[in-house]
Amino acid sequence: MTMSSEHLQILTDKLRYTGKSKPRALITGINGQDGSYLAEWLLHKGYEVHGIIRRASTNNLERIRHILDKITLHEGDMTDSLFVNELVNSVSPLEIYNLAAQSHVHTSFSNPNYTFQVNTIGLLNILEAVRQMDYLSNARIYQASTSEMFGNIPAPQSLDSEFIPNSPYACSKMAAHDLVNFYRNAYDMYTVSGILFNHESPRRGENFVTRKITKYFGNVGANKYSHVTEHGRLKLGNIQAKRDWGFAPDYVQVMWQSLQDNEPKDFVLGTGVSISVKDFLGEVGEYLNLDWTKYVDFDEIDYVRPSDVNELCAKSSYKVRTYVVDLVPIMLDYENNNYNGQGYEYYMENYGDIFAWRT
Ligand code: NDP
Ligand code: GDR
Repeated sequence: MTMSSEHLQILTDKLRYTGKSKPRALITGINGQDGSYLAEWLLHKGYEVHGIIRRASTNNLERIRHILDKITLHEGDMTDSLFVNELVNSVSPLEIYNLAAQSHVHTSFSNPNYTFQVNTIGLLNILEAVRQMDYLSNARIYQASTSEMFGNIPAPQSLDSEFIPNSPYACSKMAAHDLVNFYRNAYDMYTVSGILFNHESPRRGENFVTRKITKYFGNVGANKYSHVTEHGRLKLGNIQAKRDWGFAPDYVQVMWQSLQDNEPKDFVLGTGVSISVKDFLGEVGEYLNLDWTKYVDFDEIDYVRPSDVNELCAKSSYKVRTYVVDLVPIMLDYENNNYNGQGYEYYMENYGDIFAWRT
């Protein structure tokens, strides 16, 4: 859309951070694991933070309930182009972090169409909203890309590696990654694709493998399952798969950093250490001083994917501070205290002001 130069100036002034007003950011997926940490980080940096959430019939604000009075939430869905267009225009953010996704790889095999709608078309809706308005030309866009795009390319994977996506999820993120590069090259937009390896925390969704394991063994450690019945055993799929697991708060800081450069550039982020799910179980067993093999069953039907990625390990563009050996105690301590309903309070007390104790 073209507008008069006077109108354009007014709107550009509205967007520019002068030091007197706060820079404004929009986070899609703000109530997800990464969105919640990123919101904390941006508040810590002095931003006015806006976020998109979906209407839900149950409480979906648990991860951000401690900052609800400091952020502005907008209800809508990434697949609704009218909503996204109107919101981007009315908020007029300087920075947009597109974290919303159907982010579960296994689910993408049974819901490939929906996965593309959210992960690819959702991003396209943002890119088009920004492209069509001259006064948004200052806006910078971060796209949450993934190491899954490398598929079974031999580890370690870097920006120089080939992409051979191996799931509908990975294909949808690959298409989004291509859009990021296309809009940057064709329209000179500031768009960044951050290719992040797995990162976890006590706020990780409960059906991702690290959280599933630490939640289960946290309860075992707290003697909740003193008599493990058949029903109470932990069912897992491919435990030979190797992943590069880091700590989510480290990663959101780099997302922000990547939008502060003079020029937009893609990057790869991981710890550079890769261990198998089996070895992760070993770390858990060692920390809790128990034999994990007595509690775990293999469940091929429910948890093995039609195709899996064998090993992901980053040749990272940046350094992180927390490695998988530190992650296991952080996640287990949280779960250990969670069995009696005190986990959230415990977590906030010990790790709540996460950036204060890390910076
Ligand atoms: P989560 O699954 O925890 O969060 C996803 C967020 O997206 C939730 O807030 C969810 O809201 C929201 N969302 C899903 N569908 C829609 C929709 N149609 N409209 C609006 N919002 C929607 O993911 P993470 O925080 O772990 O990951 C953040 C991003 O980073 C994702 O894009 C993921 O694919 C990517 N990524 C993650 C990595 C990781 O290891 N964590 C590694 C590499 C990439 P709701 O609560 O309503 O479901
Ligand atoms: P991933 O994470 O697929 O790497 O995607 P997930 O924790 O789901 O799986 C990691 C590996 O563990 C194996 N596995 C199991 N996985 C789950 N979820 N449940 C099980 O019971 C189980 N047993 C074994 C899996 O087969 C896989 O090999 C995550 C998501 O956050 C993506 O959004 C993100 O892009 C990538 O990390 C990088």
